[in-house]
Amino acid sequence: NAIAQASTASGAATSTSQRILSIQDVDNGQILGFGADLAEDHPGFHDPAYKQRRTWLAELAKTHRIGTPIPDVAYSPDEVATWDAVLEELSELLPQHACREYLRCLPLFDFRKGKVPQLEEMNAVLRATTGWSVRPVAGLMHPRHFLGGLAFKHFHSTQYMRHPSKPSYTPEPDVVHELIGHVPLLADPDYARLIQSIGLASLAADDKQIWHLTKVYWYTVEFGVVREGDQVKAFGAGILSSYGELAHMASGGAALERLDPFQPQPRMSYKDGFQKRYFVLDSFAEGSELLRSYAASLALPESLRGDASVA
Ligand code: NLE
Ligand code: FE2
Repeated sequence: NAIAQASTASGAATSTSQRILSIQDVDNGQILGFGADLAEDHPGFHDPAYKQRRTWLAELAKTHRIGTPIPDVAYSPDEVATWDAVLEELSELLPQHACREYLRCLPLFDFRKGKVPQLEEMNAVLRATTGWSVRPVAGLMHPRHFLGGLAFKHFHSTQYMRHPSKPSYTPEPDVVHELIGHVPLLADPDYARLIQSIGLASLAADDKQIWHLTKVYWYTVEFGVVREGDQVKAFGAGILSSYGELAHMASGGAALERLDPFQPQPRMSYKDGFQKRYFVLDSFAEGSELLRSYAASLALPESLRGDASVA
């Protein structure tokens, strides 16, 4: 995925007045970060070939129109080698530390060494399970648009590969993160309901609430964990797609807290490395009820918000 962080929205004119009423209103061309312009501290900053590749893929993503096939990307041998390295590392930790819904869905997808899967292949499986689709994007979208896509069962996915110098962790979303982290769970009905409920809430949200929802998204879809008996398992894509983050979670390296979408959420960070805390759901079913009740509270007129008899 690609979702922007608060206050990077400088100059981004999207506001409440531009309501998203259908997937056609979702603009994947307005990129707020993690596109082809790499920051100085990015591992690929001094790698011109990598930068050129990022530019090419960013332009390709911008040309995609809803309803048209997604062109395949011809991944280079180096990119395939990075995919292979991550897959090998992750296959050690995922069976023990990923949630059961994820492990149930994973075999539906043809993830193997030697070939980076294409978005259209993912869509064939998703169409036959929950009706979701993935759609290419160049980098970080405006959150109103990214979250709006979720309401219409569209998940915007980057297609570039992480820099080969650091396969076990990248701060930004890349094709490994999207495919291994996000896509499998989109085939699970309870999870699909949970993530869509965040999208639905965004349709009624004002700009301030959009930033709040971005954090709720971050602490569930990206870095959420869920109870399984007396254990805690990963369902957040940012954990599932990173060997480093998964090992950090498995070692109990972060605090665990209960998620309450009605409360202010902590600041999110792409830059500080592994998360210092993870938010826990009792189950996906409980999580989507919780998020749906939050969504319903947004749809109420201001004067009625917080009135328990109405909500
Ligand atoms: N840290 C994750 C990874 O290395 O796959 C990506 C997180 C994107 C929000
Ligand atoms: Fe993501």
